[in-house]
Amino acid sequence: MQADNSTTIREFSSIPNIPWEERPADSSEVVWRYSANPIIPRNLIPSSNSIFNSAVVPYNGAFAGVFRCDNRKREMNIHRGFSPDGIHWKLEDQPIEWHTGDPELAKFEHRYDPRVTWLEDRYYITWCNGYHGPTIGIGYTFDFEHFYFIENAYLPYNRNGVLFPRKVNGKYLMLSRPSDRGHTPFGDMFMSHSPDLIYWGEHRFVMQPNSGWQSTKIGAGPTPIETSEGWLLFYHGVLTSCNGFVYSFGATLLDLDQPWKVIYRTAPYLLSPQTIYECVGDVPNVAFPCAALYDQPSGRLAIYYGGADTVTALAFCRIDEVVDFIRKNSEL
Ligand code: BMA
Repeated sequence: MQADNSTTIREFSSIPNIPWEERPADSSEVVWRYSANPIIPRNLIPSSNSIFNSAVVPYNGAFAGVFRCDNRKREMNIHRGFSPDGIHWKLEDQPIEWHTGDPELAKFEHRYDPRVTWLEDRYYITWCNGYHGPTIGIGYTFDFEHFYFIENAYLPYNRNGVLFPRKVNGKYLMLSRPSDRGHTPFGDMFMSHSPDLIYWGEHRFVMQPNSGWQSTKIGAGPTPIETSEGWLLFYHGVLTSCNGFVYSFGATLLDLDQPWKVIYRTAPYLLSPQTIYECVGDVPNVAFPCAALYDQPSGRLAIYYGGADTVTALAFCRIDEVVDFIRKNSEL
């Protein structure tokens, strides 16, 4: 299918300086961890208790991002950051200030788990926004200097709002996971359509928890990536153990023209919390992806994920291998 703005998408998909490390010689993993993880420690900036579940994009030949920083009062907010190589980051100590004409929207409850998506002519940011409970806030920036808050997309309660990087059939698309005010012991993924990124409707069911690592709830991760086999979407899945929730991630391929239709979905996880920085922290046993960089010419992918709600980590894979794995290990 022809992209609405194929030139922009193609240019954006070429990241020759994508962070990268080859799979270790003794590993057969489809997704492997960066050997110097975590790349962002919890105390990178003076105000932070933890920095995790964050999103990055290529920017001006280097990288920029929006980062979930919980501060030392344990308030959740989003900070901007920049990096020459996608690995070593400088983050602003102060949270992003959002321009909005509506004082009602400016009231702060919390902001967390941002995603960032290059769409048409700017970087859109979606996040879990506190407005009488969690919902999905949508904003944008052109330059990572000035940030504009558009609106809340849905009624509360909702989490994990993830935009598609282009219109499909003339409409903007967003994945989300209706939830509750608390720690939500359930959760299916839905997709909504919008003509203008303000009004959202035509809600379609995408998929539900099934078994094992994804038996309690699921939620979209990074911005979906367009491939000839379908939209590649990494998503987190949650298992309820005697010791609480365990967050792993897998991937699915969604139909290119009707992306609420699931073609394949991983039965085994791609990555589950197994290292010390995924198993030990403020919330143990969490690997939570919010961004993936994709260098189309080389097929290399770099996935950014939060470890144990405390630090930010990096993992790598190759698009052909991951697509092949999803197809061969799929249970719908
Ligand atoms: C979810 C979100 C994530 C977090 C996860 C594990 O509900 O709040 O930010 O990583 O729980 O605590």
